[in-house]
Amino acid sequence: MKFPNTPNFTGFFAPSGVEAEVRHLPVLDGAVPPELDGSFYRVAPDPQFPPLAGDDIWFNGDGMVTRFRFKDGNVALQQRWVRTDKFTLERQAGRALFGAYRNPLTDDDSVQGEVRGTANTNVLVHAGKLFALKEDSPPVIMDPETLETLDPTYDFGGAMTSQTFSAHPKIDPRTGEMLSFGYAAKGLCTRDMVYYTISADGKITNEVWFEIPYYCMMHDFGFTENYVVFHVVPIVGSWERLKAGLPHFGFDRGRPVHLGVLPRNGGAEDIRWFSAPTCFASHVMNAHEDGSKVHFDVPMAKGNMFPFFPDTEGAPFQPHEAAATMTRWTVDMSANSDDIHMAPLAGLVGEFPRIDDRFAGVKNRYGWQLVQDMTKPVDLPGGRSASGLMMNTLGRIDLETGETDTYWVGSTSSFQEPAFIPRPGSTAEGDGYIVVIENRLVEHTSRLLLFNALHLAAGPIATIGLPFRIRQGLHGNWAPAQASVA
Ligand code: V55
Ligand code: FE
Repeated sequence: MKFPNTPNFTGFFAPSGVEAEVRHLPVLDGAVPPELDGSFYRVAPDPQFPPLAGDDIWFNGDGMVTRFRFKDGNVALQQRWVRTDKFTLERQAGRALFGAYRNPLTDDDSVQGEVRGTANTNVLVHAGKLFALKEDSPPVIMDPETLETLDPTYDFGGAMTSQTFSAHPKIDPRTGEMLSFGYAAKGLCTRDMVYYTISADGKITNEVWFEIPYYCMMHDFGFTENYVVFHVVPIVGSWERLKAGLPHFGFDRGRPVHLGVLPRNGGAEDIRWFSAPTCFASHVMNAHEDGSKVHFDVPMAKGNMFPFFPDTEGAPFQPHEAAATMTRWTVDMSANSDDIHMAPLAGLVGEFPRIDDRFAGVKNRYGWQLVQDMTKPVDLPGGRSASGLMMNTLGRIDLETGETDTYWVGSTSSFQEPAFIPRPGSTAEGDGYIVVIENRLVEHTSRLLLFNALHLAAGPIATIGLPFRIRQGLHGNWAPAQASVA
């Protein structure tokens, strides 16, 4: 099997292909709190076959799910590819059949019309099911215990009629509902969006169809007690681009950003749109209400953060404009103005924001994120990380005091996205742990680190050795043991 000799496929970023079960991982330092009983699920793109074209972007690899099972102070690991329709068809053929990211015009004739999803972006448990997600396709359902793929194109018993389902659904901790949406919901590059409410027992109870101002990557969203909030940012795409063989998305600095605010119990006629000058924002830390105001907190950059989705007018990628800092977007539902007010929340440069999910949808005090600390040395032969950014620091911001708490992982490592684990029995915000994978970029290995969530600077309380390299991933979530029992 010969993968391309390009940065996306070599060195630390070489495909892995390891499916594994390791019952006892070595604790190299510290100790795993014995009361932790649950699983940290996460997913990474990991191409099964060399791409049809000469190279491919990291976003297009086949989803490989890792489960870290915590119990009685032991951590066990399982890792399995998601058996998407794409994965199964290509395995039968013994080669790649699907071409470029979100471009079916580049696919083999034998797979025209097939679901192209890779399930490589997020994994979470809801209503006893493990959802593996890619925003261009329906959810894939896996067994939370065995990681066996149970349904490669789940449609909630026929209730989901959209072609797509977001990779960033949210769980409202007060109702147990899963809130989600689909974009390009009636077909590739369409402006059709659907919003879904899914009950705690996994049934679609509400759906609202509407159109966004222009077709773009709708990667994430926010919710509050009464609203769902959708940001429209000009990472745009079109059939013209696909026909021309361009990347699906490009960044169009000529377009404004919009914020759509939809009442959770409302209809399409109730959505209100706000606007602001162009900028870049992808992941959402949290949203909350304060009287008639809706606050929406995002890492925000001046310009494009995705060099692989280049400027639509050909402007060169500007790394300093890709530096994102946590910013609060505020709209007032009682005002006549359609403006979005934007104000900085913290100075750390980075992405992958997380919260104590017990505070999703309400005002949170703490945020955790990956940080790119440019003042620290980097000592790598290639000098890069998978995203092109060197996420060398784990950070916590305190929105009450403005203080930050950071941990630098060293000159030869980087971090993957963290997740918050509540301390069993606790209710106070931040009372718990942060779990995070460390990429050891010189020796091509990985470690799992556990921090006291409120004392990052003190360093990890447990360092867990992993017997092989874990690929750079996207997102993951903690599920307490009882949550995965259907
Ligand atoms: C992202 C990741 C994706 C994707 C769209 O912003 C957006 C992250 C791993 O795939 O398809
Ligand atoms: Fe994401």
